[in-house]
Amino acid sequence: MSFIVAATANAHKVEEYKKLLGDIDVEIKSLADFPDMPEIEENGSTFKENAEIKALAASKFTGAPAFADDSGLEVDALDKRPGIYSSRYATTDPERIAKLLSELDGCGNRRARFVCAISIAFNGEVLETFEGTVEGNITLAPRGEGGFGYDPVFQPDGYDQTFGELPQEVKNQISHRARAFANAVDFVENELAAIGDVF
Ligand code: ITT
Repeated sequence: MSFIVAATANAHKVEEYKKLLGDIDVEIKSLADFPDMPEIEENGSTFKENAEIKALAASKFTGAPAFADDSGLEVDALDKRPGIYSSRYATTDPERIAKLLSELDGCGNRRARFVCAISIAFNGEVLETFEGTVEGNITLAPRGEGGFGYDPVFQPDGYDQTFGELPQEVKNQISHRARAFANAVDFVENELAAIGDVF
C-alpha cells in the first residue's frame, strides 16, 4: 500500500487528516513512525514558509512524499496574533486559552480566523502549498471538550456552538484544515500519482 508522511508531532492533526481522507487508499504515517528524525526548526515568518520547511525536512529524511500543515489563530484585535506563534503562545492548551481570553478581556471586537497552510514535498522540493481559512469569533469563555488547541473558544460564523462543542464531522466540513486538505488531496490524486508507483 502506498503511504505519505504527515510531518507533524501533533496527534490531533493526524486524527483529523485520517478522517478527512475518508476512503482514499493512501496510508498516512506521521513523525511518530520516524522517531529518529531530528526536530524541525520552524523559523519561517509565514504559515506557508513554516509548512514548506516542515514538509521538505520530512520528505528529505524519509525519502517519501510528505506534507505538513502550519496553522494558527489570527485575532483582529491583537493585530493577528498569536498567528504563526499559536503553538508557542503558552505551554498547554488551557494556558493558551486563558492567556487569549485575558488579552481580550473587555474587548468588543472578537473577530478571528483559523488559518492553515499545507505544503507537499517530494524529491527534495516543495511541490505545492494550499491555504484554507475559517472565520469566526472568540467566545467570552471556553465551551465544549472536543477538538484541540483553541477550539473551545472559537465559534465559526453560521454556528451557535464552538469547535469544541460541534461534532468532529462538522468541524471537518468547514475548518481551515479541511479546506486546505481538500485541495492538497486533489493535487496528490491528480499530480503526484502521475510521478509513479513510488508511494
Ligand atoms: P506540528 O508543528 O508538529 O504540526 P503544532 O501543534 O506545533 O504541531 P503548528 O506549529 O502548526 O503545529 O501550531 C498550530 C497551533 O495552532 C496548534 O498547536 C493550536 O494551538 C493552534 N491550532 C491549529 N489548528 C487548530 C485547530 O484546528 N483547532 C484549534 N487550534 C488549532
